[in-house]
Amino acid sequence: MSARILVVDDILPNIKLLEARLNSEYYDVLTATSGAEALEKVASDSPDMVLLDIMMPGMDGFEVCRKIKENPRTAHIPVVMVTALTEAEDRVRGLEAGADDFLSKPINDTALMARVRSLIRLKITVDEWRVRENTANQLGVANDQVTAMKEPVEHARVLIIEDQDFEVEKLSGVLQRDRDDCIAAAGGAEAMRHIQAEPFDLVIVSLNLEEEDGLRLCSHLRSNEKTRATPIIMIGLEDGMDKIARGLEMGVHDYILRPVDRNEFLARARTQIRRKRFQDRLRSNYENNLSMAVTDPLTGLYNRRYMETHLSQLLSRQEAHKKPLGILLLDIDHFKKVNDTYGHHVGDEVLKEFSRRVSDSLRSFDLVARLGGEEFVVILPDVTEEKAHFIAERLRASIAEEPISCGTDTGYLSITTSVGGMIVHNGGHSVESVLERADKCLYEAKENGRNRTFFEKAGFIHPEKYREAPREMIE
Ligand code: GH3
Ligand code: MG
Ligand code: MG
Repeated sequence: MSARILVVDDILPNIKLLEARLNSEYYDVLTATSGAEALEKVASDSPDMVLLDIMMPGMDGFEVCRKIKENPRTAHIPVVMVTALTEAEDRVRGLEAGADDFLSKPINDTALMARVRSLIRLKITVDEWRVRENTANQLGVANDQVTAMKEPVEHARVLIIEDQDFEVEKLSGVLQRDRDDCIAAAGGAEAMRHIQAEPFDLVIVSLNLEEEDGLRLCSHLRSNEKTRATPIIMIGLEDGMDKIARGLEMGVHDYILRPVDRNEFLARARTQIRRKRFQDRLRSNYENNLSMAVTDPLTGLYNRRYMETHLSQLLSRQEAHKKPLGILLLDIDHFKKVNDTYGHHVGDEVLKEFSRRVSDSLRSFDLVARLGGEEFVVILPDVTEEKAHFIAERLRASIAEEPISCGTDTGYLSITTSVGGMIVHNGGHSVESVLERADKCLYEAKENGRNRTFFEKAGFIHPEKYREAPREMIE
């Protein structure tokens, strides 16, 4: 897991020391000797992590950190503050500026490497969602750039796994300030019951449980489907540092040492809650964007772009599978008149009900998409000619035989649709040529009276045909 790390310190020997340690673990190291230079390199080289000295002349580390975390382009880069300051107050200040963690000078090697590895692993996950979000943006569904610092921290659901009552009271007392909903569990079994019931935004795990190994619990939480994405903060003792390092190694997000400083605990909890909510948001943005990019908002059917991609895959698979593929084009008859007579709103209602009926008449693995306007395409994988004829006729009849409920004076409107169909038997066809052939058939149906089904080769399909079909033919 190679990564680029920016080391910022105004004292050159300090830089050299960190550079040597990181180089020996095969990290690429960039350096900066002032806050201004640090911001430049963050912008130009997009490092995977920043190790940031606090005390520097001019712009200090707090300010540099705040600037990195305020900028949506750089906010995702983890920042670890390296400091000679040992006061909890300074750590809180740094966390509030958006720092992901602290290391005190002189730097403990185990703590440094565990931190670096865990933060870089975390960044890789976030980067993956950022890439997907960019793809979605390129598809034309942009959304506001968000940063984790802007996420709300209140009303989180927090699970505290700790068997000392006074510690539970202390921790939940602190989280009350954010009106978090705290639930305590004395051990793993009890914790799992709560987790099954409802997901948590954060889990706190004591590494000093009497009856259980807290680290084993962490490992279980990390691998459990339900809690894999939930941040964990370990609470441990200074002389249990190797245990803490092992925890970070397995992907636990953060830790705090006993005796727990209340403000530092709150700041660390907030950082994790924000990060969790930020990742949840990236994920749901992505899913929304994706569905917006492939579906038609009016009817909820797939759109043309999705259908073309899907059909092109089916057509190329055709060469190997050689199973006939049915393509139907549907176009509502005299639809312009519907709009002209009853208004666009009624037209929209008709389109929706039409789409619902078509979807309901198809098999689960068939696909229907709105090509645009009042034109639809239906793709029928693995059909015989006969079956395709039945399905096409059933679709046509499902529209013609029952008036559509909509906002006209009578509350109903009778409409019809014409259907053109063709079957692809072997490989080597393009999406365009297939749609063009189906369109020719649709034209035949329109020219010869509408409310008809016309297939390439077979010609007009007699309406009686689908009625005679045994049910299993069209299920
Ligand atoms: P034909 O039987 O030959 O298909 O006649 P038609 O009137 O259905 O065909 P034409 O292509 O002339 O008109 C299609 C109409 O569909 C024109 C347009 O106003 C309407 N239309 C396209 N998209 C929408 C939409 O999203 N909502 C509504 N209400 N109408 C739409
Ligand atoms: Mg039409
Ligand atoms: Mg049309």
